[in-house]
Amino acid sequence: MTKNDTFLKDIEAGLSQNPKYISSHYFYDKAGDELFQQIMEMPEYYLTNSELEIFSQQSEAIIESFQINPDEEFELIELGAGDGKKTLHLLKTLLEKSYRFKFIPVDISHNSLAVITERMEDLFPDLEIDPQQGDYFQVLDELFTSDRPKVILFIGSNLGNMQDEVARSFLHKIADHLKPNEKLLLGVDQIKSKDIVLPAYNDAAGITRDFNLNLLKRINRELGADFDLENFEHDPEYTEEEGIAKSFLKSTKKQSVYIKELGKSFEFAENELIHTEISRKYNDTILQNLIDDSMLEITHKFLDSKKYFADYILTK
Ligand code: AVJ
Repeated sequence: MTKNDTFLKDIEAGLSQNPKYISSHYFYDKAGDELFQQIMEMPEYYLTNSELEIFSQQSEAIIESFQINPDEEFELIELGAGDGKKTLHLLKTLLEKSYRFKFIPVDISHNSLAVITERMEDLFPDLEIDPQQGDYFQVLDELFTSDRPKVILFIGSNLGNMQDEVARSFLHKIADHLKPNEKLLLGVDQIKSKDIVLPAYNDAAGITRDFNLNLLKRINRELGADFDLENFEHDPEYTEEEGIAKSFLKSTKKQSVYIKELGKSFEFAENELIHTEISRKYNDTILQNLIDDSMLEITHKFLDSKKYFADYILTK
């Protein structure tokens, strides 16, 4: 099956179910990547700055928590490498302290891997870097062929897009690969009040709105659909009790949308929702629950000054 067949199949299944659903996985085409970069620049999107503060101010303590012998060569594997803005602080401190390590960024996008590799090579000519292209669920097996000790980075609250059961099996899968005393550095957003979280998913400039609606644009372009973007609204919600931000696209009127590649129409009632994303927030109890019986243990926790975001060290 080609990539587009999978997309078509997922859209058909998702729009046929009740409530309608499209995976947030499909946000990230070229336009979506660019919109997400812009979201990270929005004043309301506190996640990036909070985690950046942790990395820029506490990288020495983070490295100590790795408990790596400086004479021994190790591998720092980053799952979903992104733009490297936070990671560079860690790399800088490791190099200053003369640690011997190989940096292995893993990303599904050839383009972001090329960008991050070039950026890191420019910044750190002495850095040993070995980029790996692939879906990190899949490349995991291939990454664990060497005997060198490993530290896995999974930051940026990327875990938050997974349903708890998916997150649990992902964390358990990582745990299965790690040897005793190896680490996972997990960066996740913390549960906090609605007045802070909701604006992060509904910025005043409308970038997150465009990011969500870009899904429909993508379906129009790639699958020959006729979604009228004027007739759908970005509709996010969040409650502190649940701790999960959810994004929806709301049909503002009764309408029918035709998808040429399927030769089929889909009906929308007025105010009907398409669920497009969850962004889960965590606390120690929720995280502990996900890693129960995985052999991982929370051994350290690094917070920003506002306590909005946490980078946990999970040790096997
Ligand atoms: C990239 C998954 C961390 O859920 O906060 C940002 C994606 N969606 N605004 C998040 C996103 C809407 C983001 N993550």
